[in-house]
Amino acid sequence: MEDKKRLEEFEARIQRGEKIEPKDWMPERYRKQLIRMISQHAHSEVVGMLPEGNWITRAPSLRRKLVLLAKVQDEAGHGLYLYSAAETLGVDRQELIEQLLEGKAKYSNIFNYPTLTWADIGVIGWLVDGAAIVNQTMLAKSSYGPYSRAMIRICKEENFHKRQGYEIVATMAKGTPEQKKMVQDAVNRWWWPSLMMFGPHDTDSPNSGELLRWKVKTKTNDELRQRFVNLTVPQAHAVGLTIPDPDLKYNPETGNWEFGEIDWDEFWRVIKGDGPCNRERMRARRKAHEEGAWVREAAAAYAAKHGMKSRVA
Ligand code: FAQ
Repeated sequence: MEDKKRLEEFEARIQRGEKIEPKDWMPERYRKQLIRMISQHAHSEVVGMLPEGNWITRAPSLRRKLVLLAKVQDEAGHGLYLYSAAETLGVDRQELIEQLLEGKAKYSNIFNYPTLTWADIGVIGWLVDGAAIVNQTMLAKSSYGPYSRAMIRICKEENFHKRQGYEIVATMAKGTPEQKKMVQDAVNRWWWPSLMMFGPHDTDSPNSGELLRWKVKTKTNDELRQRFVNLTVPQAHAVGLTIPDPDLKYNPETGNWEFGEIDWDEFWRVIKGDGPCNRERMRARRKAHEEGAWVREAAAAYAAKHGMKSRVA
């Protein structure tokens, strides 16, 4: 009875648009859903450093190198805010990281694809950060206070990321024929995986019902995907690039760019661990974790000496 009343009060608070804070009562399912989602998000930010990190040493100018370094460093920061947000739900960061390193945790499908040329760096900023902004602007209104507040800062930084990506894309698109070819090829490879970032169709999304009811998400996977397509197609056309979808067409009645069918077999294969780079990404993360052991030990020793809780994982 007690729990039923608490649940009703909790749901009424959500309906009134109040934020739920860490010490407030919440149903176990709400806590579990948030830990799942926030930890997957944190892992995505950290694994997401790898494809772009691959190009830091080969950036074509000092300016591009500085910008890329700052971007990759921002992604590390996003991972840290998100692990902290997950910890407010009573889970240990180390435990979450172990789940990732043991291959038990999910992270975004998109980071399992290779970055073959410099144009990929532009296209990731434009499409991948662009998709992340559409998704995370919605999450900034999420009912869980620490997650929604983390999203506000993250979205501001992602906006810079998107602009630097689009600037690279626009520069290459008006460059030599080879550069234009290179950037079109990158768009062809990243377009469909970027659409997959929004998750399965609403009809195949087991978590959406609960997340929408509790306003963790305020828009569905398909709504956000459509918003991303509507924003992005004109940006491609503005710089003379084509979207690799023969079924793409504008519907003047709905104002939507309608698009072709996504290869969901590829999506499920990639998120279950069998994408082009899953193994390589996990190898790189494990190596970085092992090589960082001395930093964690030093931080833990410092924290113990000064009576602080170590927050390094
Ligand atoms: N990749 O029931 P749903 C970034 C899984 S950050 C992998 O629809 P939900 C910044 C899902 O977990 C990118 N797995 O799930 C950056 C579930 O499996 P589970 C990350 C996916 O939660 C840029 C199953 O499929 N952003 O890019 C994906 O309602 C550049 C069924 O799906 C976030 O994590 C996927 N794309 O909706 C960084 C945002 N989609 O857990 C570096 C927060 C679905 O039941 C460089 N997350 N799955 O075993 C969300 O908004 C949601 O969790 C969705 C999925 C929309 C991703």
